[in-house]
Amino acid sequence: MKLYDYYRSSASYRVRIALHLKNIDFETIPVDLLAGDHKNKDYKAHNPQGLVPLLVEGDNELGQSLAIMEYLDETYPEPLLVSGTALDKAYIRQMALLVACEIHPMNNPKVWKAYVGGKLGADEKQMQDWYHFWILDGLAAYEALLIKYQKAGAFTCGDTPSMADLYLIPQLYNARRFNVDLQAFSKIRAIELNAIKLDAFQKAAPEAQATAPADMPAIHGAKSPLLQPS
Ligand SMILES: N[C@@H](CCC(=O)N[C@@H](CS)C(=O)NCC(=O)O)C(=O)O
Repeated sequence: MKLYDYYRSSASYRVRIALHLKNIDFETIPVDLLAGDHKNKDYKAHNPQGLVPLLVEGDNELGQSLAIMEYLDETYPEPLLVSGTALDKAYIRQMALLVACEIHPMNNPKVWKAYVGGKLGADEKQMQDWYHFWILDGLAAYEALLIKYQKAGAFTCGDTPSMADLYLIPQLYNARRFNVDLQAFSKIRAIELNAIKLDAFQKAAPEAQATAPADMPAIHGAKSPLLQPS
């Protein structure tokens, strides 16, 4: 298996966690978003959407992290990322989609940097407000839903990671990278800590990728301040 990805892309981070949780061997093909490699003709021949991640298995190429995860669950079911009762599964998808559809697209480089900053001419402060607003808005709902459904244990649904956590944790990485204050979200922060202690999450962290610069800030990797004794 091959994964086109970018070390700091949160959508790529989601799929890396899934692959590591399922112990699937994969090779990474880095696509440098900063250099604009995702917009090249060559990459667009693989993914006409010009987004990472993209999973390749034999002759088959698959984009969109949610589609990739559902595919992996069907072909490599151990452990399942979406499991339990029909209601549990709907809850897991609800939480994953909250991040995938309501938070992440608003802060994607093509929306936030290229359109809000570039085309609409927002200044740095306005851009930061935009970025923080969508994360805080979405995470407040995520925290409220954790309380409403009472399905969380160590993770969003019970005591093992599900697809919802694979969306939540990379989104928290982005939040911390851009200094969003997560103090109000105690349940979310507890899940984050449980997740980043796991090997699969550690291996998938942006800081652990071969292309990550040595001096990048430690957020979720082995040197995360969250993992240091207080
Ligand atoms: N819904 C897509 C989102 C993929 C996505 O937006 N990837 C970002 C990186 S996290 C990207 O390639 N952005 C390129 C851009 O915005 O120009 C998924 O879940 O795979």
